[in-house]
Amino acid sequence: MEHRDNSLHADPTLDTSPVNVTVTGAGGNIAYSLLWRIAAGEVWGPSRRINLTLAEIPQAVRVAEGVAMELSDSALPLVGSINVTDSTERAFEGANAAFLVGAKPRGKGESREDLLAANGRIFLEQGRALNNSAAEDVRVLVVGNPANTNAYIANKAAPDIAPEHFNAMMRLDHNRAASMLAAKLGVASAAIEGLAVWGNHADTQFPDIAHARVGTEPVRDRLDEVWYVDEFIGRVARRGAEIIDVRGSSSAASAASAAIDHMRDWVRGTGGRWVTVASVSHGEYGVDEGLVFGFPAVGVNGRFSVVEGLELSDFQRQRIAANIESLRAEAAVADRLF
Ligand code: NAX
Repeated sequence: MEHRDNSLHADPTLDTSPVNVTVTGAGGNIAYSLLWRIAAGEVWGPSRRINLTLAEIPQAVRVAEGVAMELSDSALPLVGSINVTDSTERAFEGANAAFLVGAKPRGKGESREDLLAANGRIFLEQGRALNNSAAEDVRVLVVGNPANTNAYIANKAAPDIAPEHFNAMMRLDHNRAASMLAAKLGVASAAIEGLAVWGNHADTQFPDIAHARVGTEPVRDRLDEVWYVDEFIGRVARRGAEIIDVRGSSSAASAASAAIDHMRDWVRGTGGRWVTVASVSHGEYGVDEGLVFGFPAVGVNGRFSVVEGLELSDFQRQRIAANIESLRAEAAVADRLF
């Protein structure tokens, strides 16, 4: 298959051109935190100008206009331009980065399959528009749920853009896992290395500590196996529901923070640290090619690479297999859109 020249910038610090960034769902909760952090230079650094495009559906475009007014009122020094659009076709013209946050929430009595079909159409259209008009080096991060399968659809709908340009966000799951482990061990979350959350951003997700360590000490040596298997894994997966229960609405600032972490590490690298990236599978660890799957990854030279060659126990294999199953089932529904 022919792809565009997909040259991702190897050293973003040498690049002084403005960055065109599109955020969909710009009138929503996550965007309200995310936009300011992008505009503050947290991804591309303090010397790159940012041109923002705020994309919304027609019913909510007025809200996005209000957000644009507030961005303008913030007099942020890096912001070059702010555009608001309700046109999917125009939203991604020249985009170097796209945060696909906007999605339809699950309605009353709606099944996961109905949700997939409704959102699938959104991501099909957005994938096509990205294919037609995004910049060659575009990085697409899908946040809107079901994030992995939405990214699967967008990638499939954009045959001229290489799959390496499409990720789904599982960094929030990763950050939640790192923070819970850190609290349990009495260390800073940054001290936890070698952690990954495999699979789907759903109940089946598998936060894996097999290679996690603090310094040179394996985390497993300091943890009770029963706590890890029976409490920790499920608590990470259910953390979103726990936040809704306590806060009264879904994770927004922490999701925006994770989106910033993900894009920053994609652009600037991770210095050898593992992070969790849901990327388009090339068959790594037996995951079907094309599925968008959470893997341990490192960021180098403007790209993420899956950490390969890890020995897996039967326990790990079973957990990974459950995620392959769930994503296969979602992909089967998504494939009906094409
Ligand atoms: P909100 O409902 O506050 O905002 C979503 C916005 O998207 C709305 O303003 C809506 O009008 C807009 N929208 C819908 N379809 C659109 C389209 N085709 N083009 C442009 N805009 C569109 O939700 P928010 O709290 O911001 O969450 C957004 C999405 O993130 C949801 O799908 C949510 O489930 C998902 N999340 C994903 C997470 C992850 O870890 N991957 C964690 C946080 C969050 O739950």
